[in-house]
Amino acid sequence: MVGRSSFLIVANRLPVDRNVEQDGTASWRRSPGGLVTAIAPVMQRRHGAWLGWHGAADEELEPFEQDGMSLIPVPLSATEVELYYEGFSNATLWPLYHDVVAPPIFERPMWETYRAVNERFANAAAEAAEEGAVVWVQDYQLQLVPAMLRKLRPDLRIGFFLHIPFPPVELFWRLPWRRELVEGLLGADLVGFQLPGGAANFRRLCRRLLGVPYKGNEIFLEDRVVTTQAFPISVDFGELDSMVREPQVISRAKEIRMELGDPEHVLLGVDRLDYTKGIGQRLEAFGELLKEGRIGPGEAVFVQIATPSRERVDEYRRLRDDIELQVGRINGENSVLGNQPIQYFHQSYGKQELAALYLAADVMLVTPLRDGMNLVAKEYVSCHHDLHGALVLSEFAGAADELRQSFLVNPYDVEDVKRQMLTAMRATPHELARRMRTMRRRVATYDVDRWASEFLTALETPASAPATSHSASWRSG
Ligand code: ADQ
Repeated sequence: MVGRSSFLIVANRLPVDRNVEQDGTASWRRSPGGLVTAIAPVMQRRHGAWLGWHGAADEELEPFEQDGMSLIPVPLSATEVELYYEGFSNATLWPLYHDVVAPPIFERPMWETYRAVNERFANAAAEAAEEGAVVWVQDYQLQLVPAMLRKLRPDLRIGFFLHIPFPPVELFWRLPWRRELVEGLLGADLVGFQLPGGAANFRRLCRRLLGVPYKGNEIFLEDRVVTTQAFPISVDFGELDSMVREPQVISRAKEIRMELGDPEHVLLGVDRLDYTKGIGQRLEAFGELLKEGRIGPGEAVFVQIATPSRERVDEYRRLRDDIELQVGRINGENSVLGNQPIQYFHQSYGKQELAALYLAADVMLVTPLRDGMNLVAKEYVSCHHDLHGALVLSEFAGAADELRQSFLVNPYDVEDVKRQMLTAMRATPHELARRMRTMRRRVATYDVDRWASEFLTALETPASAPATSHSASWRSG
């Protein structure tokens, strides 16, 4: 049994994946991803613990140690995975928070299971935290946890970070359980968002729904103050920057270009297969450019990597069929013997292979219809110390706030995407270097370490006193 901790991460998933060998022996491997990398040093320094589901339904596991981190598995039944995770988290909240680009499903059993699972996470966190501990809750699957936890353990310092956008009041208003969700978040001392716009949406919502006043970043409850602030997440710039200088990654990048038939332009898309990512829109733009002859036969190859994602949710199954049909159609109409303009892969890749792909790509296409941040855009920039490469980036990705020197597009405007794709392909090396240099400076400075440390510093800095003069009418707890 793991002792109580002074620093706790509470997230839907533990930062490890189970690896089962052919002989049946199982071991845990740290999952890839910036969040773990950024938080691991803090965890080690503070004897932290991470609470989350371990990925297998209907299985209870004891806490265990891995890579100097204490991991506390929270069990989920198969029905809970269906209703809390695939249901309320990914079929209700995900589309609602992403501009309703797909219709959200509002079903009471999903909500009730979401609440029950959040309660289980809050109870587990209350048990695991030592007196006065810092608890950092992650993302939309656990928005009720802050208030539930505060009720059980008012001594804790509770932070929450939302990785996806926070929608405008008008959209959020549709949610039948809007009040409970907002009250859940207000249980935190600090609520972090990717962008200032998300934080502003949340403050306005609190005022309209609960009548609580705010000033600047602070929301004044009757008995305490909640700080709301933007902390744009980032990537491990240093790790990627040195990876693409390794000889084997450089030669793999060259090999990739050769395998693609050494075209003049390699275009790349890397996404989870999700309807928010605008994969169909960029394929359409590329297909039209081919059809109109503005991209010649063999001139460009577009590599689209789509990681399998949420495959049991209906909307995702339909999306996969649509994309694969679209790829087939464009290739069918535009291929010549020995050359297919779109290379599509429905697979996951290791870090090094992904870095080699980024390095090999002349044009990176990141065209989400809405995205909290989008790490792929920042990963691409981190991989181009050669100052070569163009980033075509949607105005609707959080990353567009920082990467102003990208080729910005409105993904809903197919002519705009086509125009910017061509502009990116035809830009001079001097122009590309000028843009890339500025973007790299930004990502190198605001990397994922800085994100985590700025959040934790803000969390541990007490906010203003709850001033009665602000006449709050709503009491937390
Ligand atoms: P995601 O929606 O998952 O994250 P994103 O930010 O692009 O989106 O991160 C995807 C990650 O998966 C990247 O690190 C990428 O390298 C990796 N990846 C994608 N395809 C892969 C493949 N085929 N093989 C291996 N790795 C692959 C959510 C929000 C985002 C926000 C992040 C972090 O939706 O807006 O940026 O959280 O807060």
